[in-house]
Amino acid sequence: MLNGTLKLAVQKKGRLTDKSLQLLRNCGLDIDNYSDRLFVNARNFSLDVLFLRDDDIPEYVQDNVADIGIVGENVVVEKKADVRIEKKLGFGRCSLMIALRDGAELSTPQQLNGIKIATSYPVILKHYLESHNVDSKIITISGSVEIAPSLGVADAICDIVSTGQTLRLHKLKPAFSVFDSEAVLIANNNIKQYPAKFELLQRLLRRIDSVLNARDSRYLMMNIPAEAENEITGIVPALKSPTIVPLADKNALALHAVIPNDTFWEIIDDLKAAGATDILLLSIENMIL
Ligand code: PRT
Ligand code: ZN
Repeated sequence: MLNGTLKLAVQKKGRLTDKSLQLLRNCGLDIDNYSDRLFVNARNFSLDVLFLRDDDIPEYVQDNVADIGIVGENVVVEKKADVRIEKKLGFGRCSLMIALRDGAELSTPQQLNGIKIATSYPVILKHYLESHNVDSKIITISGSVEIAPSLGVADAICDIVSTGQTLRLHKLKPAFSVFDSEAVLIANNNIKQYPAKFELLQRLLRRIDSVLNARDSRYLMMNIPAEAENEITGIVPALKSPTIVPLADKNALALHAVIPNDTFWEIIDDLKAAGATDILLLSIENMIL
């Protein structure tokens, strides 16, 4: 008998909020619209969602205010939180990068010696500099790091980059990559001591796996000439053996297969050349292997 409720912290309002909630909904969790509430519960799973600032999530999970959380790995590492990273979630991808003014040419991190670098990530930056044996001065600022060089506060910055647009706008260019991040599911280190919560976490992780597997795959269906069966099964990169179904027309077969999402356009010309017709590509909501 399960009892206890799993408390999950997600970002209240920011880049990770919508995708975190979407992931939970894709896992079949019926979650209320949150608007301005501090927490909501899932109607069909023993789980409460707490909405917090992302910077607070690692510590709250470490200190058991929440049992688990969804947050950028960059924040987990920067806060030196003592938590378990249970799963990388494949969204919120970005890189923490050292960027310099346009025109400044550095080819090795050692050339950063003696310069001033502004960042909101002093812990990760310090670790990077030490591991490269570099002695730079770290200037910690909490926001708008990208304007530091033009204000004369620093020679370079170390900040999160995703598209690179912000850097270009401020006439900065990325030089060295310090840390690659994505959203992760973290858990309190002692969650195993609470068997009901631990079991709920395992259930949630199985559902997350099924959503992540499905996200990278597509369901491919087509009709093929019976004599082209071998040729076409050789072209289709099916994750498992494809399904071949006889049709009323004895000269034709239907082929169904689950394929990696990014291979469809690579094989489509070969499929058509081999005689495939009526090709359908469908998204998959969940996939349990
Ligand atoms: O209010 P709260 O404290 O909860 O939110 P926040 O403002 O601190 O965080 P938020 O919502 O901006 O980001 C949450 C998480 O999203 C980060 O911790 C990262 O893990 C991840 N993430 C992914 C990003 C970006 N992409 C990103 N582009 N976080 C920040 N940025 C910022 C970056 O700081 C820079 O100012 O976007 C700008 C650069 O973007 P590009 O596309 O111009 O390169
Ligand atoms: Zn924040």
